Amino acid sequence: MKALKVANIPGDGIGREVVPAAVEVLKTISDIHGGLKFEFTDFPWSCEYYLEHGKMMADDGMEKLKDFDSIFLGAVGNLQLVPDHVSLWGLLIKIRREFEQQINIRPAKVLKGIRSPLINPKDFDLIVVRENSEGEYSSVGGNIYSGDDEIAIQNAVFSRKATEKAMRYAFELAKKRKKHVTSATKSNGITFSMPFWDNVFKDVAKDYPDIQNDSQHIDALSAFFVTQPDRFDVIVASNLFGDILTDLGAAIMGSIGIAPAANINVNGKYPSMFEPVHGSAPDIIGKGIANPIGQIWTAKMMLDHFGEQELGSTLLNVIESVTSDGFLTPDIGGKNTTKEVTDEIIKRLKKVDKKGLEAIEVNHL
Ligand code: GGG
Repeated sequence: MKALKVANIPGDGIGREVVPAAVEVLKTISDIHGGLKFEFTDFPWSCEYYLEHGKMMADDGMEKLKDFDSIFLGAVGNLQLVPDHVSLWGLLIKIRREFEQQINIRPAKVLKGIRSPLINPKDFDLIVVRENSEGEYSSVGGNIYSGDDEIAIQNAVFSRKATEKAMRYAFELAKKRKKHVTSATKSNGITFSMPFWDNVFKDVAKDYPDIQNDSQHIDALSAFFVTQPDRFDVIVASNLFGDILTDLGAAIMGSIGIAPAANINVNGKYPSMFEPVHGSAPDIIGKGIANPIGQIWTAKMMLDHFGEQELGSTLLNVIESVTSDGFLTPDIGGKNTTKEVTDEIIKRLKKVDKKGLEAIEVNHL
């Protein structure tokens, strides 16, 4: 029996609605599988916790999290209570940084039954590997003077080690996919970091002669996401470019509510963290209509990470069978609630017997 210890941090807003939904799904999967058990522990760290305690997580929070196999997070942010830079750097980004989760992976693909806003999305299926520890999000800089003379300085830090790590991760991933890596650059405008990024990319690419590669400036690459997303397989991007590109990836899928993500610790020293791309969505909190698919697809990425790819594929197939049969929350044009979509996924999962991990039939629209 494989027992996996998972730290749940639902966080803020709809995180508290979609994490319990995905946990129910994971419990169902564990029942089906028999040999896989999850031990969930909930942590209340959030903006409300900040109001009570003056901090986003307990002082020994990182020490506690260290012993888990993974962290399953919902969303962090409640601007009414705490400025975003305080809440994010006190919880989400703190965990990413201190647990050396240097790689952020975010897939985007056409899901059956979910209409892309693109007229001709074809059958795109891409994955963005985002450098997750430095780049434009390096906390290096400062403010001087005030009034008309005020100056803000923000430095971007690009190290060969972290850049190379993200690129190698992308090439390794491409080996198992369509064998193509695209580098997101802007070396025609950013004069130090991006030519460096290009050079590292060329060096790393030499070690992968069987993988095709190209470099695209981020502006053109963004346009291609809209006009020809099917031309991409794996894209490697800096922290900021990757962040922006993956919101666009979510948008062309049909909703940010369905987009999953994983923050991967590659050195094995700390747990990885799984969280959907979306935030706390204050406009729909408490209405029961948050899309659970982003969090449930994120659970699929966690299963993959634990070496349970077959179960992960089954879960994604079940998700697609549910969306293709029209069980949709309002963000993707439906009328169903979080609970109805989740219950339907659970109902169909229960029909998959222990041996029946083969693909569930999906109705193509
Ligand atoms: N799961 C991603 C996440 O929580 N990101 C932080 C974020 O976007 N916060 C702002 C918000 O929730 O409105």
